[in-house]
Amino acid sequence: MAVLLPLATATCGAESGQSDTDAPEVPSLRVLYLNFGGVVLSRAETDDATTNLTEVDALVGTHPAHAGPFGCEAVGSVVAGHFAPFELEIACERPAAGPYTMVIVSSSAALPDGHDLRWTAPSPDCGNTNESNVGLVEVAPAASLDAQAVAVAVSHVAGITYGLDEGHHFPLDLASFDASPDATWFDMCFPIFDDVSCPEQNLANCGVEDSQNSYVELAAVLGERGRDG
Ligand SMILES: [Ca+2]
Repeated sequence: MAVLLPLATATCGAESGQSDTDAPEVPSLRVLYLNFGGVVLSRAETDDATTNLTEVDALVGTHPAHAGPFGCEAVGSVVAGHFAPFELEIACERPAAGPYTMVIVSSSAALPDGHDLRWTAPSPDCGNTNESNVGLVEVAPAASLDAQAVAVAVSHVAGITYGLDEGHHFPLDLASFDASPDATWFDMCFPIFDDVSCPEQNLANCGVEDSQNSYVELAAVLGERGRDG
């Protein structure tokens, strides 16, 4: 049974009386699947979360299950809050059908000394041309991070898979991971402090290639939930 975290309101409508053998449909809501259970990724030309394929060499191989004191529900509820303005559903179990984006949260003993957390993502997916990207957040077994700090990294990785530049000014993207619980994406243009991967969308939204409006970009690719009901 899939565990889907509710967002602002219930989104499940009654199914029509079709047979259950219809061809799979693209879901009306995009799905971000948080994999806490461990997975083995194989190399491919392009990411395919549904078949555990990654386009990133560093992600090839075995990623153990997350073994921390909190699980997907705790992290996922924070991630759901980050993405609350958008038409995105957070799933803690793998959806029966794709497409979906997968962010793996794994306990890793391979982090450099002194590092509690490391994230890895494919190159920014400008315009979200791939609906099935794969990203990774590794947590050191002895780390004392809480679910909120892990959620910040998950949302950062997810944002990149939806086309945000890596060096975006996500308010949660502070080195301290000291984010407020109700943090979300700014609807403002901020300078990108790293290499620019998606200059066209930055130019369209901000008038310059090296500034980014994360909120507008996410709204464009995910859809925005209705305001004021
Ligand atoms: Ca994508």
